[in-house]
Parts: sequence; C-alpha cells; structure tokens
Amino acid sequence: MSKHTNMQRDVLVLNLEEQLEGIADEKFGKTIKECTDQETYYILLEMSSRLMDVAEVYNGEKKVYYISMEFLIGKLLSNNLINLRVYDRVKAILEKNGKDLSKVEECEPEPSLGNGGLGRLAACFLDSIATLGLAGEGIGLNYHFGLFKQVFKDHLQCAEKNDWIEENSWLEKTDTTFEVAFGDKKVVSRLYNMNVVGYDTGVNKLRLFDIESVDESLVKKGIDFDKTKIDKNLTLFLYPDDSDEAGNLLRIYQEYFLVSNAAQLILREQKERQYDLHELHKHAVIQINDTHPTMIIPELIRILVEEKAFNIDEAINVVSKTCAYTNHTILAEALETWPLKYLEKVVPQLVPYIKELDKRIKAKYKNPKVQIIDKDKKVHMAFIDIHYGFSINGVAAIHTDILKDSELNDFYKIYPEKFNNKTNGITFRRWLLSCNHPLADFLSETIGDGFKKDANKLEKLLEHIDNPEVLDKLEEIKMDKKKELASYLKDHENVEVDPDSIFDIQVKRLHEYKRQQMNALYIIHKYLEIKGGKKPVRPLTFIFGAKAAPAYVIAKDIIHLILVLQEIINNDPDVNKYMKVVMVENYNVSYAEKLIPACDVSEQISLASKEASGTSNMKFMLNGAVTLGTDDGANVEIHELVGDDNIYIFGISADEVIKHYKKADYVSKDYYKKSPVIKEAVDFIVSKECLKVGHKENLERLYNELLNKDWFMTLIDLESYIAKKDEIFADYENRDKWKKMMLTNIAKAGYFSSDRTIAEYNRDIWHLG
Ligand code: CRA
Repeated sequence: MSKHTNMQRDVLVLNLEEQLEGIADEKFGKTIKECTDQETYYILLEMSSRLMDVAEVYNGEKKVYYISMEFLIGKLLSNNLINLRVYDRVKAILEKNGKDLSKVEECEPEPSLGNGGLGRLAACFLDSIATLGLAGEGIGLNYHFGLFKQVFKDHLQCAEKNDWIEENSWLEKTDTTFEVAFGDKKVVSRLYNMNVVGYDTGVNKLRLFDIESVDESLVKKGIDFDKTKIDKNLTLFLYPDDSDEAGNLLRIYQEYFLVSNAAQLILREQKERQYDLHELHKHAVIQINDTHPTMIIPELIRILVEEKAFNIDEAINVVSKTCAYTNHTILAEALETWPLKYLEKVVPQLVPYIKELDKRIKAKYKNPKVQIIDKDKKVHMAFIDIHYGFSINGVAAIHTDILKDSELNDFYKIYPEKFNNKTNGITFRRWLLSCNHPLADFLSETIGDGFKKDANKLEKLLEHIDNPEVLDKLEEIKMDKKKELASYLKDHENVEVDPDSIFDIQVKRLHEYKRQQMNALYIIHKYLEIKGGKKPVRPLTFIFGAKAAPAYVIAKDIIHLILVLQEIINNDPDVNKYMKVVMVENYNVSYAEKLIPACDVSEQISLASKEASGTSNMKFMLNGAVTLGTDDGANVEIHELVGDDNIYIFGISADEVIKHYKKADYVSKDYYKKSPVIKEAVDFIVSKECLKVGHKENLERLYNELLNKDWFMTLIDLESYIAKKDEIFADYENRDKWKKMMLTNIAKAGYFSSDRTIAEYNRDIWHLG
C-alpha cells in the first residue's frame, strides 16, 4: 500500500466512530443510536466505500480478466468489513450504540448473480486475487432478478424472481457504455462496478454489464417472460429456461453481450495504456470460466482483423496466447454445442471467423472428434477454447486426469503441454473468519493469527490433538452453532430440531449425479427401521438445501420426494423423536454460512467421476465436519490429506463407473431385484403414505426413473452408502474419536484456501508481475 493511501486510511480508521456518526447525521439527521438497522446498513455501506476509495488499486503491467457468466458473491457487508480490517471495531461501536452487527447484516439483500459452485468459485477467486495483490478483475453481467428465488408450495418447488438491486448498494454506476451489435440489431450497454477488497491489501473491480433498455415489467408471474424482446430482457435472469429455441437464442445473446463488452473494455484499457496490441498477451490474460464466454476468442480475432488492421494469422496468434480455459464439468449437457444456424441468427458477424478457425483444424487433423463444427453443423465451444487457447485446466486432480485420459483424450494427445490441474479452493475470509467467528477466534488463541494470511498454518492445530481442553472447546463451538441453526430453522422453516442430534447436511444444486435421491432413500430406510422398532442411539437431523433448474423435471421430483418425506416423518409421533428432515427454502450463500458451521456430517455423495471438484466439501471440512463421500472430485484430495481414519468413503470407483458407461452394462432393476433393502426403500416412493401427501405424477415418474434408467447409478451404491452412514453415526458416539476427527479436518483444510489455488494459476498460467 502506498504511504499516501495508507495515511488516509489511518485517519479514517482512527476516527471511525466520528466518521460513522458523521454519515448518520448527513444521511438521516440522526445519531447511530437512533438509526434503524436498515439505516445502519446504509451507513456502513458508505463507510466501506470511503475506505475502499483510499485503498490501493492494483495496476500491474499485466492483468488477468476473469470472464464468467456467474459471480455468486453473496452478501458483502461482513466480508468487506473483515477484509478492510475494521470488523471488530465496527461491531464494538455498534454494540455501544445498542446495535447488533449480525442484525444489520440481515438487512442486506443477497445478490443472486450465480447458480452454484462455478459462480461461487469465481467470487472466492476475486477475493484471493485481491488478497494476493494481483491486478485482476472479474467481468460478468448484472442480472436484475438473478437466478430465481425458490419457494415451496404444495411440496413443490416454484420459481419467483429474486429482486435484489436497491438504490443504495455496492454497485456503482459508471459512465462507460458500449454499443453491442447482433448482426444489424444494436443495444447499448452500461457498466457497473463493484469493489473487491483483498484481506488487508488493496482493491480490484468486478465489472458487471447491463443494458439501459431492460424492462423488468416483462416478468409477470413466476419467472416467465417474452424471450424474444432482446433489448428488454437481456439481463433479466441468469440461465433463463433453455428448453426451447427462444431460450437457447437468448443464452447466446447473453453470452455474446458479455464477451463483446469484455473485449471492448480490455481493448480500451490497452489503448489507454498505449500498449501495442501485437503484444496483447504480455498485458492481458483472459481466463475463460467454462465455455459460456468462449466467443471472446472469435470476437477478439474479429475486432483485430476488422478494426485494427491485423491479418488473420497475426490475430489468431496473439489471441491464442492470451486466452486460457477452465473446464468445470464432464457432463455432456454442460459442454455447450450451439447449432451453427443459431449463431448465424444471433451473431452473424462471428460466423465467418468460427468457420475459419474450424477450417484450419479440419486441414490439420482428420479425427472427427476434434472438429469445432461437427457433421451435424453444431459448434463445439470447448473445442474452440482448446485449439485456440494456451491452457486448459481441470478443477481437481481426478477431474484433470479424467479429462486427459478419457473425456478430452484426443486433445490431450495433440496438446499435452496445454493441460494442467488447478484444484479449487475457497476463501477462508468468508468461509471461516466471517461465517464462524467463534471458531476463528478460538483458532487464533490456540495457534496464533498466522493462519489468516497463510492457511497452511492451520496444521499447527495438530499439536493439540491430545489436548482435551482444545477438543472440548471445538465441540462446544460446534454445539453453539447447532443451537443457532436450530433456532433459525424454527423461525424460518417452522421445523424444530434437536441440537443434540447429529446434523447431517447435503447442500448443493439439485442434480441426479449429486444423488440427493440416494440420501432420500437412506432416510426412507431409516424411517422404516424406526417404524419396525429399531431406534437410533441418538436422534438424526437430515438437512437439505438445493435449487433445481426450472426445466429439470426429475430434479424437481426429487425435491418433491424430500418435502413429502419431511411432512411424513416430522409429523409421525412414532418417529419424529428419532429423526427429522428439513429441506430449507431458497438455499443461497447466506444460508450456507449458517448451515456449514453447524454441520457434523458433510454429504459428498456424487457418482464417482461426475463431480469435477465440489467446494462445499472444503467449507464443511474447514468448519469441523467429517466427510461422508465417494472418491470423487476434491474428496479424493481431502481423503489423501486427512487419511483413511478421518473420512468415510464408500461406493464404486471412478474407473469402475467409466467402465460401466463404456460397456453400457448397468441395469438398475437388477440391484432392485437382488436387494430387499433397496426394493423396500424404492417402493416406498409410491407407497400409500407418500401418495397421500404427495403427487402421484411426480412420485411415479421418479420411481420409474430409478427403476428403468438411473443414469447416475443410485442403486449400485445404495447398500454401501447405508452401511457407511450407519458406521459414521455409530462413530459419532465415540466422542473422543469424533473430536479428533474434527480437529484433523480443520487442521488439514489449509490446502483448500483459494489463495493457494490463485497462486498456482498465477505461477503456471497468468504470470502476473
Ligand atoms: N456445478 C462442478 O460440477 C465444481 C464447480 C467449480 C461445477 C463442481 O464440481 O466444484 O463447477 N461445474 O469448479 C459447472 O458448473 C458448468 O460446470 C459446478 O459448479
């Protein structure tokens, strides 16, 4: 930090109380004591922006642009105060004035600019980029209604718009506008900035583009709107329903809008700094977050050729040296392939360039599997990134291996040097310091403050593994967090849970590969056991949080089943003393911050090979939960770090799964027929009890899916899942063993700091000064 800004900051921080009173007076003509929580929130917003205004802005010779459709940033107040290093002072000042900072935090609306892991990862990365003092910014879109707000009606998920933008917010309207052309249709964009504060360092920007002409009144009921009015609907929603052609086209419009703005912003900056565009790669590196921003490649090439007098070879060359691609999934449905005719409709100006890129590949390689435009005239977006970017990374070791050895093996053979792994990480500022103050404070007392800047220092906790005081304190902190959550669930979900029960939590997007349905089948199994007289030693609380994509029918049926089970079980007096089920409504980042610190058992039960990394597994571990999981994604690395004794692994291996898919020999009905336990649990879905509460159509569809398809092999692992889960619950009673597992998991979580991940991106891909 420069001396100048440092001094200005010192003055502000020294007089923090006076500053806050000053703002209260200016804005509301009141003292802080007289202000409402809402007003106090606005005062803190203003205070934070003053502090951010005097923080250092990173401006190296080279900058990373992290382009992403999603930035799931969560609420910002608490995090920004922590990173600005004023959290404790502000808390104390508010307390003195009769205010509770956590109540003030509740007043902030949560932006819903992301969907799941990929978007949250982008937010963690921005925090780490700033914290490491690197010049970098995020570029995304400012969706007015975000993803959607989930509400439950009649045990079904309904989607509503999530109205999060307020007059006063962290968004700063700028003067920057660009023209974006879709063929001969034009719209005008507007740039909004959000500051991204590093921990005890400087400030970067998140750039969010919007259009001026957007019309919120287009959304009448739920989340439906006229998908054809691009100038009015472009930035209404993230991932609008794409089950029809208009929905697909809208996604392409959004993606092009994102990259066209990004390209104009980047090139304007190069010009301002008088850099030679032939050396673009020396001053800019563009990280393409999954395939959504892939069109940045042909778009930059197009601009260089048409507006900057490059010849096509020069343009391709420099753009290829500037762009790097991260792959986040091997699920075929997520690897975008757009019909060429859609691109011709939306972005005709790009099509000749995409064809040119394709032509060059066809001339060089005969293998049909590596062609950008396939025989059905579909454009494989990932293949553009792979051929015309300089780096391809997976997001956990096993995921990168699967890319190299199977999914992208044909490309790996051509470009082995481009492939690399960057195991995901999470920012400990949000997922420990902010969401679990008691644990963070206790760790500071026990092992010192060093872990806040160097997460590996958490390992020091291992020195205390035989210290009963430390172990008891960890248990006490967990219990307090469970009590807090229990009271929140009572208020918000109207469900009473026993803090003394085991909290078993699965929170993540709803997808069949993540196998929430397997967890539900275990719950049925337990329910039937209890009905049959076999009581668990200790009550069990099963918590879910998940949104299903509105067009994903089976995912919504799984939510329906869980809500039906919740109704049956929680109201059955024979059973509800021993178990409870809660599916929380509208799971989001703020909810995660309440659930994760209170968790005992972290459910990470994806079908091996399918979860590229997972990141909630890391958050749970850091907060002292023990993982019950398959050897998949980052679970594999957690397993390696904590060893066999501190994790519960079950299920068939990724290799076996891949073999089953190759041979197409998995028949779910065989497992159903062979095992009475499986049969009993699956049949319960369409039992009298369920049909009384739920809907026949949804329950039968799910039942048939499991019996006749079960693409993600729920039944193959169900018996070993039941056995492992019973084992982990039994081990919970061995309190000494359990507390040691908690401690080990926390101590070994340091590797999963996104500071480590970002340092690796920088070392291997970005090379920022
Ligand atoms: N759904 C993966 O499935 C991974 C995150 C972040 C995902 C997760 O396993 O942790 O990305 N993939 O790398 C994805 O969004 C489009 O693909 C995810 O969030």
